[in-house]
Amino acid sequence: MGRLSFLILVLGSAILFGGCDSTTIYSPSRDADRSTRGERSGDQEEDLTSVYEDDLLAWLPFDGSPEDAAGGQHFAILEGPHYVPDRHGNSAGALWFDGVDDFATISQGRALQIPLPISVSYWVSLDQTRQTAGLITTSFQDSHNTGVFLTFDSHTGAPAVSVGDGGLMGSGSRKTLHSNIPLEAREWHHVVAVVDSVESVIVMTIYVNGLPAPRPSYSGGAEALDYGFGPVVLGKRVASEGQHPLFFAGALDDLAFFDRVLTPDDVKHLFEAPGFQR
Ligand SMILES: [Ca+2]
Repeated sequence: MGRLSFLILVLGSAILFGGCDSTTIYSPSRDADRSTRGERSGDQEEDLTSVYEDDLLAWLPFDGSPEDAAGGQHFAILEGPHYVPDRHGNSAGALWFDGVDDFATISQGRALQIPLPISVSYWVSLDQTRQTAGLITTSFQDSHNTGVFLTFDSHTGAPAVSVGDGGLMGSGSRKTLHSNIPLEAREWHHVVAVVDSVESVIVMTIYVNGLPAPRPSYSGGAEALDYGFGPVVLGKRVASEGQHPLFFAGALDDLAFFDRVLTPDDVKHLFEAPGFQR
């Protein structure tokens, strides 16, 4: 294929998948595309890893691969999910879970089970808002509330973040921050959850699409985090003791873990940065 016809193909794909704005196309392997992505035109991987350096524990862009772009240690081991178009229209740029039995684990998950604070950033598109499955849990167990887990309100799809203190499942062994921001189904949303411990009190913040939730609310009775011995799991969660896992139905992209409190400016940067852009 000649260079000109290749260029026409690329431009044609941009119009097909990305609308009329070619800056929405992300292609990590083609320098030619980088120059069209506006002022933040640096390489996507170099950008996040250089900005956050050692604070970035893991970053899974799911661009046709389960690799960890922040160093390679925490790749995803897929048990069913497959790649679907991302929010830019790239054909294999996000990971889709079928809501039936798909899930994934993350390798070397113990290294993500860190003392607080921890922040988690991700993009999500729910197939439907009425689902009770968890999307991310940093310690999956079927009987105890352990780790940090990211879920959605079972009716509105509003994102929530919880910590478990290691006790048997129930509201007394978790503390949950509900964003109370309903998510539309089949729309991409950026979510950041920040979990910290301040003078022995668990303090959490949820950002949706770059802004802190204005009216969040807490529930549950836990004030400590215990990771137990579960793996880091994406796409499924047991909601109450002795029940079968509930599976997430929707797409996940650009999942990143940080070992510090992300500031509002950090969140805005993640929301607007290449690879995190709507
Ligand atoms: Ca992606």
